[in-house]
Order: sequence, then C-alpha cells, then structure tokens
Amino acid sequence: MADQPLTLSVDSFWISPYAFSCYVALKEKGLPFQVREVSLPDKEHHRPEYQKQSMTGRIPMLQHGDFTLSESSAIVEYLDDAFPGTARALPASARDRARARQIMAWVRSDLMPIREERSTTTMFYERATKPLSPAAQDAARRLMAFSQAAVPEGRSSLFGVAWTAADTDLAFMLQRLNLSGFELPPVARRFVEAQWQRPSVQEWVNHKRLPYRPY
Ligand SMILES: N[C@@H](CCC(=O)N[C@@H](CS)C(=O)NCC(=O)O)C(=O)O
Repeated sequence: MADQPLTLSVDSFWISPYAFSCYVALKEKGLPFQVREVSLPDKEHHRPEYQKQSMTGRIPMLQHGDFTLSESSAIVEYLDDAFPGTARALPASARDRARARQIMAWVRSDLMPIREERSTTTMFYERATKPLSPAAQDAARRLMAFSQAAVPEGRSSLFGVAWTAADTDLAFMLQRLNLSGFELPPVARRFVEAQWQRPSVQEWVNHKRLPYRPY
C-alpha cells in the first residue's frame, strides 16, 4: 500500500489553509506526491468526478492509489497511519496527541473574525491594511493567550520535536496576524519564525501563484 502513488488536490491559488496543512505534512514525511490544482473560481470542484471522489466537493483531497479522502485533519492522520516510520504528524504520547488534535480542531472551528479579516489572500497576495474590528481584536487576544499557554517558554515548537501538524496549523493562524503588522508576544514570535522557516512551509509560501481572481 505504501508504494501506491499519492496526489494532493489543492486550490489553484495556493491559499487554502487546509491544503497547506496537508502539503506540509507530506513534505515533512518525505513522501513523494503529485499536486493537482483545482480552480475554485472555475468551479472545478463541482465537477461530478471530483464530487464523487472527495464526497464533500472541497479542497484538499488526497488520492492514494484507489483511495480518496477529504478533510485536512483526516488526511494528516491517515498519513501517519498509512506511512509508519515517517516523521509523525501527530505526537506519539496520548496526551500530546490529544493536545495536537485540540489545536488542529480549534484553529479550524474558532477565531472566525481573524479568518475573515486576515484571510489567506492577505498572506499570499495583498496585505490587509484595515485595522482589526473589536471582534477580531478579541479573537487575537484569545489566540495570544492560547499560544502563551501552549508554546513552552524558550522553545520554538509545541511538543519537544521540531515539527508536528499542530505546529504548522498554529503558526499559520498566528501568521495571519503577524504578516499584517500585528505585534506578537516574544514567545509566539519565536515560534512562528521557526515554523515558517521550515523548508516544507517555504515551498508552499514561495510557490509561484496565478493572479488572484475572487470567487
Ligand atoms: N474542513 C475542511 C475545510 C475545507 C475547505 O473549506 N476548503 C475550501 C477551500 S479553503 C473549499 O474547498 N472551498 C470550496 C467550496 O466550499 O465550494 C478541511 O479541513 O479540509
């Protein structure tokens, strides 16, 4: 099974935080894979074949041989299960793994004002200039408090290993603010700088992008 080809479907502008998470996990694991770009403005994800394979019609989707899977956190966990012996995306200990899942679920389900006002187009196309609304400021305060509690003092990763998928996801959320000039506390800043410099992340960040078309 492990030698079957892997393909990750990503959005054609390379701005999906969920596709980013899966891409970085595949890279960190050193797994060879192909990328398939799916144009959301052209509704390529509505095509019957994509709908059928993904079951959700969303980006990202992983294809592994004849198996297809959507939902980014399910994809990341599948990679750990299907490729034992590669760098773990989720930590080995039950409690650290639970904490990692907590972080991954939280950044996907909360902090909506940050996700709206510092959308991923502001990270990869045009920086946001509008000040954060009171709701986004409140979300930012919660994110800073969370980071302060989650990132151990003096360290640049969450769990005593240099990388997990939760590190990538938390860094991405912090970077939404950081790139638009929000001043991060020192612990969060050190964490983000270290995670963002990882070659896996930089490959995504520096990928050549098409001109953006709103959709
Ligand atoms: N919970 C999903 C979210 C995926 C998602 O919302 N993807 C967006 C792109 S960032 C998408 O496919 N949007 C197209 C649509 O919903 O029509 C995951 O974690 O993979």
